[in-house]
Amino acid sequence: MTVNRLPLKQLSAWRALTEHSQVISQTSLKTMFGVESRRGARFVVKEPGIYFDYSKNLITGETIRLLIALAEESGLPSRIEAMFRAEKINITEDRAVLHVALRAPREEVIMLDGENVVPGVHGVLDRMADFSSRVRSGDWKGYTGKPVRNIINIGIGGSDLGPVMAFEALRHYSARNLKFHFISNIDGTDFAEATHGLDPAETLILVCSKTFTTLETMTNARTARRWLVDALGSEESVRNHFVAVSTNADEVSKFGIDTDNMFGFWDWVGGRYSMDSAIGLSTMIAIGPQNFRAMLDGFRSMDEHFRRTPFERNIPVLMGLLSVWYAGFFGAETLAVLPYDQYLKRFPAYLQQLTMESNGKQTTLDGRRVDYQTSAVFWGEPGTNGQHSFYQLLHQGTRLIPCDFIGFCRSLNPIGDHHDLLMANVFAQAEALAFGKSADQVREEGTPDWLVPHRTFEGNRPSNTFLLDELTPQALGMLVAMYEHSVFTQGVIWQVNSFDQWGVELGKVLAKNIAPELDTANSTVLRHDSSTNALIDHYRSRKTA
Ligand code: G6Q
Repeated sequence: MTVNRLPLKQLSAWRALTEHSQVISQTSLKTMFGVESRRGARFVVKEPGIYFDYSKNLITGETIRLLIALAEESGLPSRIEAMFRAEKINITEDRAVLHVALRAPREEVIMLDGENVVPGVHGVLDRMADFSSRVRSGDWKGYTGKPVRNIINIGIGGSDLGPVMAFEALRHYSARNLKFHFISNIDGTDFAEATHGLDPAETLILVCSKTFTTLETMTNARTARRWLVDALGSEESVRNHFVAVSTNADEVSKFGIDTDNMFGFWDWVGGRYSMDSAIGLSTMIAIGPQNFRAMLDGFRSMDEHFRRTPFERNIPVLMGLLSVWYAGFFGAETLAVLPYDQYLKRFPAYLQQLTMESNGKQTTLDGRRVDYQTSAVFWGEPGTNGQHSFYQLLHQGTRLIPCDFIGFCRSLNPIGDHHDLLMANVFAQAEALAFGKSADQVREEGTPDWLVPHRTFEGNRPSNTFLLDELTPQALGMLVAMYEHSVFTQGVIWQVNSFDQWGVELGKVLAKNIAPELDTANSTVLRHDSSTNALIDHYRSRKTA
């Protein structure tokens, strides 16, 4: 399938933005806030439970007008509809992109290839709810009759990062009598440490893999199976201790897991968009079906907002357009995401996959090489820890790094004045980045001349601030969907397919070829480049030393 559209740089809005960016480069946030006293209230979107302040960006009303014109000219409105209407917009894999169906209410109808997919979604959710309740209540018993105390999620990439992030984010709501562990890496250390001290008789293993063929997951799953069967002395025990989450019933059966113990999903759910599908089974066991449904409601409210709100007040659209603005016209290479909430400690890692695997692309939908930057490198750490580490570079380094600050108005653990102090830091950091501290100010404080340049902050560093009421399951759903749709917006403007990931294939194939060559008994002549040959040789000579 080919898609014909004008290359991005030939769009009139892009050309207008190129010129306009020169104007913006001549001004500063300090000046813009100085001339417009209401700026901090103007560039704000308020939606139930979320306050989005994007006033500290290098923009004027004209910038937003032009960026929205770019979105229109890029066909964003029709692309959004195409996704929600189940068109096969993932053209390189000929698939619909329907993670929005995972949070559709029961009565909704979403037709794909002549079938309404919504009843299937709710069928799986109901089975998950039933199963989770049985595990949580102790009703589900292990092979020896003991209730489950440990849950191990085995999966990688989209089948791990979402579950880990959601578990950490919603730990406050989790059943504290259950312990959750996540194994993803093929490094045996991950398995060894996760299972250290666990009693297999009290352990439930969720093997999460869309394909059920992924090397890391299947290797870990086989090891787990051996660990269990060796301890309990019977193959029969697998039935009580293994559950699969997959789209591939054949492979699940071949592995030896009864498909009665399988929770399905569909090829129209991308791995990195799957934390609210059955891949979220560990989340549901942790927080319970009711909280899981509240999380889905949060996703849904952001879906509706994205689909129905005019772009001027559309949070994911504005976020996505701002990312395009900085990557395209200010040479921004990275974006820092800085959650001021300890529960969101894995949120940056989760977003790394969501954003970079989706939009880290160089080929347009119609097969051309792009001549502009696509996805920024996403990274970050929770505040305030990051402040004592890399914020130096954010404030005084040579690069422009837009920041997303995320904070909550109420703490789930209100202890003394911790929360006010935490939030004071959110506001202070965004303020310091935007307005800095001039050389004159520094001098007036009595700083000797030679030290003045070191203590000066240029400011003019852009950021978004997201203030949510409280870290509830619903708020988490809203937050994740907000980034999902921001990624979608960026992908449309950059004209890339945000839903494939061909870039991860080559390394996998090469590793498969190399693995047998690492066997010291293998004497075949190595036919790689001279560096790879030498590395393999050295490894082989040392591995048993
Ligand atoms: C996500 C990617 C990738 C995938 C993992 C695991 O969008 O496709 O991260 O989730 O490779 O794949 P399986 O779930 O098939 O094991």
